[in-house]
Amino acid sequence: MSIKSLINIGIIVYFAFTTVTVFAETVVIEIKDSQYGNGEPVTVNVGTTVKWLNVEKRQYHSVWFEAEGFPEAEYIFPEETWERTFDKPGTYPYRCEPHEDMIGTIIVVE
Ligand SMILES: [Cu+2]
Repeated sequence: MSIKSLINIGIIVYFAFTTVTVFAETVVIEIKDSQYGNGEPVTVNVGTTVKWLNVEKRQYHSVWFEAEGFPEAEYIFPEETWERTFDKPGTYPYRCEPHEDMIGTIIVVE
């Protein structure tokens, strides 16, 4: 194989991984002390997967997109995660099903 084709393969591989990196971003939000992250809305790019990680000692929570009409969310127990990929721009409020005043917002931008 010539050096030129090796370089071409290298460029193709580089762009393949670059594309994957751009479109497969993952953001982790830790749930602790009955709060999502620092309590502020989180802004992500379209295509981002948001992963909620429960770092409580004992308390379970959930991530429920009630306003979108989703059925009740499954519980996330300590050390477990739950994730959702956001493919459309918009504002996505959510709450914890068992704890009514535990709320969060994901803002998805292009
Ligand atoms: Cu909760």
